[in-house]
Parts: sequence; structure tokens; C-alpha cells
Amino acid sequence: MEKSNVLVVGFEGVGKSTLIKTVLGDEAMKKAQAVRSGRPEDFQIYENDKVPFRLIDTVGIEPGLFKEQRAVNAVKKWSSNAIKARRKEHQISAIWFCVDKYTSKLFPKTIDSFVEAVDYWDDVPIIVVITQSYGEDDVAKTREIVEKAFLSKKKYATKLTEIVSVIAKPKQTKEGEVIPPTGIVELIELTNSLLPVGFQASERDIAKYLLSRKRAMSHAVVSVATLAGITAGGIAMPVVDLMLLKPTESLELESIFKIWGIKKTKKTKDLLKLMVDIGTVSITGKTLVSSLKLIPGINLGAASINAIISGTIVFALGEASVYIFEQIATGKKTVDDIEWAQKILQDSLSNTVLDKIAYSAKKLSKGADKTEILDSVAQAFAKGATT
Ligand SMILES: Nc1nc2c(ncn2[C@@H]2O[C@H](COP(=O)(O)OP(=O)(O)OP(=O)(O)O)[C@@H](O)[C@H]2O)c(=O)[nH]1
Ligand SMILES: [Mg+2]
Repeated sequence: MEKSNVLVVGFEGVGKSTLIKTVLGDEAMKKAQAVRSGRPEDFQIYENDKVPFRLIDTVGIEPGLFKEQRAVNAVKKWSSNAIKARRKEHQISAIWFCVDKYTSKLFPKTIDSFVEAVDYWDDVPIIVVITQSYGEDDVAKTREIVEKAFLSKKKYATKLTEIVSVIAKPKQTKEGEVIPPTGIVELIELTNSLLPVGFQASERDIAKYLLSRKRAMSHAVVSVATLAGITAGGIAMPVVDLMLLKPTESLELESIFKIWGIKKTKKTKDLLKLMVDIGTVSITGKTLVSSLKLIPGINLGAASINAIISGTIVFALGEASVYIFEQIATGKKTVDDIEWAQKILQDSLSNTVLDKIAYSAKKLSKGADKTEILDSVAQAFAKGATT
């Protein structure tokens, strides 16, 4: 696939690299630096076979008159060399200008440096990407600041094509809530539509790629929720109370549901509720703990055992839900197929879940921390582990 390029610029630490990783996935390859520039480490080029554009990660602009200039000069120099080389593969087709709620406060002063940096690319559309968009109010305020700054001069206004707000990685709030990734699908579709006609991927190919992104983002949510479950359930009491996991499980399923873009109706609400209920009642902590006691070679305290049980259940419920929502989102099943969904969940939470729990309980040693438990839980599923 012949690719075009997207230049990703913005202030330091706003989330450029995180965004690139989510858009291109773990399978993204780093491409060797093709254009000469002052410091090669200032530009990293990433690509994925299935995506029609490369993403060029640039050194973050550090606020401060003098420091700001380093990144600006670097982007300018790189751009001028790219243009001089007159090679089609260096052509920039869009610019993602990343800004978060903190750095937007530096507007409108910094917009000059930024536009100066990308001025070489004359007719190239700019997409302002509001990164780390965790709260609606913050996003609305940031959007307003961005619009104002760009509309302040005609030169800027004509370049601004769209403002997209994104969350590239699920965020866990202090209250233990999980905020799912958002805006990634829209950003990919929009960017594809802005590429020169010869480069654009077909709707079908993009749709296929987006499925893989939704899967990856869903798995990321499952990981964060599992960690929350390990924390919530990992209490030193004789038998883990699975009701403790209910809030975590609700948020996990809501988050995955949102990623798949399924319309929220009375029926989907009922389905979600049913799924969470199955997650809480299909097994009891008591059964699991007493079954584990029969398995030799487990030498862990109650808190660790309960953490493993909790994490494994949140993980199993999450993974089964990813499958269920994908089937519904792609039209293979409907929200009316309640019995089908019920069966999938019950299966994944019954016979096999004890094997997965036992896998981690045997593998982990006393004093394993939460991340180690999470890794082991995920491994148990990846390996289809049996005892
Ligand atoms: N949860 C969450 N964390 C994020 C998100 N975006 C960025 N972060 C965090 O913010 C920090 C900075 O993100 P980076 O992607 O390294 O930012 P950057 O713009 O590449 O930074 P520089 O390369 O230094 O300019 C990291 O700790 C990220 O994990 C997001 O969407 N969700
Ligand atoms: Mg970075």
C-alpha cells in the first residue's frame, strides 16, 4: 500500500506518542528516518501495513520562548528538507496538532510558533486533536480556546479543518472509575478522508481495520478493569465477596459497550444489566475458594487468593463481553439474542474459570503485587491454561 504522511506535532507530554500507539497498534513498525534533520531522535516515523498514512512523531514543543524554538526549528528544517527532496513519499497530507486542557491555556501566544513550524506545508489541513479529553466541561472549554485562537487570524482559520477530542488509553480515575478510549475511530476515518484520492483506503478496508482497533481498545479496558477488580477484591477475608466487583464490572461493560458504538436503547440497557448480574451471581466466591483448597501446590494468603479470583472474573467477563459486543456491532447477532449472550457468559464464567484461577494461584508467589497478578491473569487466558 502506498502511504501518505501525517505530521503529529504539539506540546511536550500532551500524549502524542500514546495516540500514535493506539491508532497504529502494537504491530506498528518504526521506519528509518528518510529525511535529513538536525537531530534524528526528534522525528520518529511509524507505520502499519493496513493504514494508508504514516504517523510522524515529532519532538514535543516545550513551553518557554527559547525552548519552544527548538521544536519549531526542528519541524521547519525537517519540512524544508522533505519538500526539497521532492519525493512523493515525503509529502505531508494532514497535520495533527495535539493539545490538552493545560497547554491550550498557552494559546493564543503559542499558536504563532506552532503555525510557523508547519508553515511550509501550505495547503495541508490541520486537525486539532484535543488529547486526554476526560471531562466534558474541560473539553468544551479547550475547544473554545482552540477555536478562538485559530479564528483570530484568517491565515490560521483556513487551515483548521476539524477539532477532534480523544482519549487514547483508558483512564482510571481516583474513584476507581474507568473512562474508555474515545474519538480514535473518528480520527482515523477523518484522516483517511483527507488523504489525496490515490492514497485513501477503501471504506471496506478502513472498516476492517477499525474492528481491530476496537478490539485492542476493548482489551485495554479489560486490563484496567481487571486491575481495579484485583484492588477491590484483594481483601484479607476468608471468602471473597463477588458483589464487591459489581461497580467495576458495570463500568467495564459500559466502557466496552461504548467502544463498539452500539446504540443505547432500553433493550441494550437490559442486556448490560443482565450481563453484569451473570458476572456477579453465576459463581460464588465460596465455591471457588473451597475448590482451590483441594488443589495442591498453592501457598498464598487470603488477600492474594481473593485478588486472583476477583481479577480472573473481571477479566473473563470482560473478554466474553468484547466478543458479544463485536458480534452485535457487526450485525451477526442482535440485542434480542439474550439467551445466546447469557450462554457465552455462563460458559466463560463456569468450568474454565477455576482452571485460570488455579493457574495464577500456582504460579504466583507470596507477596506478588497487583501488576504481577494482572500479568498472570492475562497469561492464563492467553495460554488457555489448564491445571
Ligand atoms: N490514561 C491516559 N493516559 C494518557 C493518555 N495520553 C497520554 N497519557 C499519559 O500522559 C503521559 C504523556 O504521554 P506521551 O504520549 O508520552 O506524550 P508525548 O506528547 O508523546 O510527550 P513527549 O514525547 O515528551 O513530547 C504518559 O504518561 C501517558 O501515559 C490517554 O489518552 N489516556
Ligand atoms: Mg512522545
